[in-house]
Amino acid sequence: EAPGTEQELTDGFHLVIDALKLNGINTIYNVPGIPITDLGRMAQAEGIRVISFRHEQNAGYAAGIAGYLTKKPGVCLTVSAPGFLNGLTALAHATTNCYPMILVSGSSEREIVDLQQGDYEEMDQLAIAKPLCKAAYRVLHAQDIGIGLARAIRAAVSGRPGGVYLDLPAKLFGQVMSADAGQKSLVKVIDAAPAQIPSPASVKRALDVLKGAKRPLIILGKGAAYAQADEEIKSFVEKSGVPFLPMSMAKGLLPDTHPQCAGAARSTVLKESDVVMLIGARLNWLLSHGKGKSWGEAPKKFIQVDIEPREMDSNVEIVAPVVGDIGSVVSAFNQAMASGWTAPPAEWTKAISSKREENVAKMAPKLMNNKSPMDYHGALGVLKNVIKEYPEAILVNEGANTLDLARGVIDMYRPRKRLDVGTWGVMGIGMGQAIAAALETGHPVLAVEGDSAFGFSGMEVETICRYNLPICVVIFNNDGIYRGTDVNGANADPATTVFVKGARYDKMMEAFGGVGVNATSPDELKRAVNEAMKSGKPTLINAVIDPAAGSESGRIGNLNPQSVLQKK
Ligand code: OXT
Ligand code: ADP
Ligand code: MG
Repeated sequence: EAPGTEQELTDGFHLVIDALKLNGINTIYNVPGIPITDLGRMAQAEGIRVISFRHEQNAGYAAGIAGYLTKKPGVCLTVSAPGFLNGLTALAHATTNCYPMILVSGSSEREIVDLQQGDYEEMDQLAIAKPLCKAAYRVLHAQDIGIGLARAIRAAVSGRPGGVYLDLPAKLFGQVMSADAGQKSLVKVIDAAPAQIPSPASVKRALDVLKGAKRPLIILGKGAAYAQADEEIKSFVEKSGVPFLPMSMAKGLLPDTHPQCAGAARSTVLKESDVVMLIGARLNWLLSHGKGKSWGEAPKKFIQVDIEPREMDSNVEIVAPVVGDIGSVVSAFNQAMASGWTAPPAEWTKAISSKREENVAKMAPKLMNNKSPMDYHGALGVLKNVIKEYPEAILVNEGANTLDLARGVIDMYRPRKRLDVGTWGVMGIGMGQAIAAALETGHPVLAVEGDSAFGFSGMEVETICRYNLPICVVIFNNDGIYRGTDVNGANADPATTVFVKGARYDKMMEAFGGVGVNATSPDELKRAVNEAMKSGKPTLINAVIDPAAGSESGRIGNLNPQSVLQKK
């Protein structure tokens, strides 16, 4: 190597790393291999945190949730074709959930791919990614890396956030250019997600409709949590006096124990409200599309606050659309309300409080159930207290019964502390989201996982041990999907929904040097989780749940199509 060349030349590898650093991206979630192994090594050498996973989908879920938690795009780095495809599910998931994420994939040479000559891991990745993400770009020349990354960042975080694909062909990394020109080619993205100020007319219209309500309701969605306008939202809700219903990942934006929280009176408020203000929540399947039985008979008016204009009227008429970023919109509401506001009729708020108290009282004795094997409520009663004691801890949650019951039982107290399956109800987010949550926030993580759900990303317990993360995984082991009791009457094969009975998932954690515990009673579970929260050591608790305790598909069994010919 000639003396001095290092100062004078740069290459694709270094430009990618410099461009990331210039834009404050300091973590990459990846799985190494051709052609990006050295990129990971060099990034690590340059001070970027490079977290290596066992499967790209988990690295992708980590990147997506990192984006949600930080409002900066989470970056996932994969190899070509199969690695890219493994990461693509997570990219589509990020887009669906409005998480800013960039999937950076190495790819094969254009000349060979385009003539379909059978390159190593040949695939037209850009074309495949395009329909599954918000934007997709390819960089062919080293001098365009800065612009390419700038476009990717802007596309991921501006407007409605989402997933962006960035295709970097192998040849790009080795391309050399003058270090000086390289430096100048980089772009620091200014004001990547500019404030989107709502029109004053839309603000007035919305507040007029809300003011006219007899039975108003505010629904907070994960967009409101993402916005990080926590104080403004709290003031608005409190000033308005309107009951609020948090969607699952908006739990904790205001505490679930807040006197205005209607989480425990969900069906009542949906049915009986006359005006509903949606803040960062879509009227998709999770809200029964804003119509039908769960919304009751009485006519309803919808106000919707969203950054995406095309979300308005997607399912029902929105009488007061407010397009803007939630921080700006809610502060405009607060300003307009400063001159005076009348709380909703006490009849309404009292009816909700009493419904809520009734439901809470109905649930309370179930949470004390001390039997062994445990049922869901007995085990969740323990975990509810853990989060109460450690409100800064992050709860990751997936499964069917494990998800639906934990959502109802475990109160959240702080914003962005509950990370779950999101809009698609996808299994497999568990370990990726847990790892990113621990790394990005520095807080302990409690991952409450169905045994099936855990299986989708279970190998990442090695990753958790390798990086020595403060993650406590609790597996609700009921021997299967929904229940462990199904029997196949036709032949010797096990039923399609059951797993090996009495499996010991705790031993997986022990295999990598973490703490494994088998818990067969609420007392044992309590001891083990408290120990894990105190020690911060990677821990996996196999919580033995009665195989008969769950129900088909948890709380969404109604979505299963029925055969008239075959009885269950
Ligand atoms: O008002 P009412 O009376 O109605 O009462 C409500 C509240 O008011 C009340 N409540 C309370 N009461 C008292 N106290 C408190 N604190 C309280 N809070 C609330 O409780 C009720 C219910 O309230 P909730 O929960 O708010 O309301 P509800 O009606 O449930 O809300 C409706 C929804 C739709 C918003 C809600 O249900 C929801 O968010 N659902 C999400 C469901 C979801 O996404 N599920 C995951 C997918 S299921 C299925 O697809 C599975 N698969 C297939 C598969 C998937 N998903 N992905 C991939 C990649 N491949 C395959 C699989 C394989 S699940 C699954 C594995 C399952 O097995 P596991 O072993 O993992 O799990 P187990 O089931 O445990 O075995
Ligand atoms: P949930 O599942 O909690 O109901 P959704 O994912 O359906 O929430 O909805 C989130 C909504 O929030 C999306 O429509 C998205 O456009 C919107 N959103 C995301 N970030 C912002 C923001 N900063 N300002 C306004 N709206 C936002
Ligand atoms: Mg299960």
